[in-house]
Amino acid sequence: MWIDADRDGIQDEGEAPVEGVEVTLLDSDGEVVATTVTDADGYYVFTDLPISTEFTIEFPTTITVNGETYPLTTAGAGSDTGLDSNPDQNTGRYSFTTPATGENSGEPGQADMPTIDAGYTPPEPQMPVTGTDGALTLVGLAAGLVLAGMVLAMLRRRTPA
Ligand SMILES: [Ca+2]
Ligand SMILES: [Ca+2]
Repeated sequence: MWIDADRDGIQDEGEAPVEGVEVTLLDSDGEVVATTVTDADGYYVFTDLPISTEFTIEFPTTITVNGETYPLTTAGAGSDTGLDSNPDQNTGRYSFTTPATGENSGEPGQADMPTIDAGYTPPEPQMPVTGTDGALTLVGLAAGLVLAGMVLAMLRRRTPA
């Protein structure tokens, strides 16, 4: 699990792992099978799963970092499944079927399905007022002045000489 600082949906060099986030494993009936929490390296693992069985992993749809809400990043970005984020941004869920064979190792780097991961993006920065925004505001203001001028002109015409 990691912070997708540049919001490209890909785990890039230098993007920080996320520790202490709960990950839930559900069976095909939606029942909770197990929960775990990511470690300091953003790593989590579920072991002793039956082979060739459908499961769903549920990640939080948002996490809180320094008091700010970080939503899930785009799923399935790029071409490397080892570097993309898997869960649906709206549900936090990703379904898969366990392989027919495996090592059942809980060691980092030795998992049978090592590519199911989740990235979270920092909130969009508050954009400063740009030239475009300023121009739009000026146009709006100018239109308002024209309208005010028309109203004044009408009032003048109605004023008796
Ligand atoms: Ca990234
Ligand atoms: Ca992935």
